[in-house]
Amino acid sequence: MITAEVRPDLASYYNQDCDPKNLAPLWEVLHTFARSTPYSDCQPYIWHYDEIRDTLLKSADLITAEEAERRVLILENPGMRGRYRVTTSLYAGLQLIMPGEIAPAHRHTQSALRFIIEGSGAYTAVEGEKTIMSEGDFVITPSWTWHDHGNETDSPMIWLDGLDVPLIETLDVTFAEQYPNKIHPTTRPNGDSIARYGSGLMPVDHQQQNGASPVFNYPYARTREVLEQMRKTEEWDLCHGLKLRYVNPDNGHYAMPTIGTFMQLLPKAYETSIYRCTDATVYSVVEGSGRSVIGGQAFEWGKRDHFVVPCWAPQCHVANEDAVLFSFSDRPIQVGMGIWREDRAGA
Ligand code: GTQ
Repeated sequence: MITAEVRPDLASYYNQDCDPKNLAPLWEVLHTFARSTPYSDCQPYIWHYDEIRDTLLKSADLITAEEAERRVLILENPGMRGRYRVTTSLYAGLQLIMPGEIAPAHRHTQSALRFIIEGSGAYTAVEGEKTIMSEGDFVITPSWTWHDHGNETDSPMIWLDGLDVPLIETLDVTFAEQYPNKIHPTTRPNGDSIARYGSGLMPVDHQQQNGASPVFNYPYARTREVLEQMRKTEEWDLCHGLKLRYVNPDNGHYAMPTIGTFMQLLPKAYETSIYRCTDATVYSVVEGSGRSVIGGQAFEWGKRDHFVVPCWAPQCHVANEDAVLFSFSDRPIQVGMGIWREDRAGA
């Protein structure tokens, strides 16, 4: 590699000829972006729920949901501290909403998912439709849709937020708006979207909107039933156990254009074969417990824990008891760009 270190005569060319004209020599940096395999600052990591739950609840003594707008502790990848991201392209946080609280209505270009971790009965309202949330439900607030959250129950509610914040920041396309009132008016009955679009049917003249699913809430009870149904035929995938992806009934793609979501079942004692893929993935443990080896590091996990698998890091999982894992990643973008890869060499 030719650099100014081995060719001091180049230094004055860089400093005097190139730099004042905002020019930079490619040959000094080509190796940093033409790599033979991916490099990432993202590290494998786990947040054990029993170690962070009290810290999250403590925030309710210090700030209200309304003051905070969203009372969330961000899951910051230790390799990227201060950059509010869990992987290079995605944000994750745990949101707490106490009884009687409202997280006021707003909209933004970032797409968001909610995955319900603890509690039930609070709602997310999306474009005038409320959806009541229970543990294990997967709820979306697509780009530029008005949304507010409220807890009309008498216990705290905690969910995982997944957003494409870092990705949208890279593209510079950040717009956000506050709704003039705390709550967006309700214009459709609860359960409207899943009734219309979530049963293999849709209104005949329905027009696809923004690439996101017209279904806002994919309830856990239904998802779990599908896994149980698939278990009957015992078609276990060596790398994944039984794995589903959430689908947009409009186009067969993922529920949102930038974030792919998945749910998988690993039966007791199942040990997956070594696998890797290019979409760094955040896992949320819904049921059971187990152990994963990610990029050579071992992690023990249980219900409500969250862990990260970086891009191209080898992963394998073993379940101590029947385990159910929710996960999300930027796979739809990578697939759309034709750059997504997986390596099932271990299978
Ligand atoms: O609930 O709308 O974790 O706007 C970060 C930004 C949640 C939300 C987050 C948000 C939200």
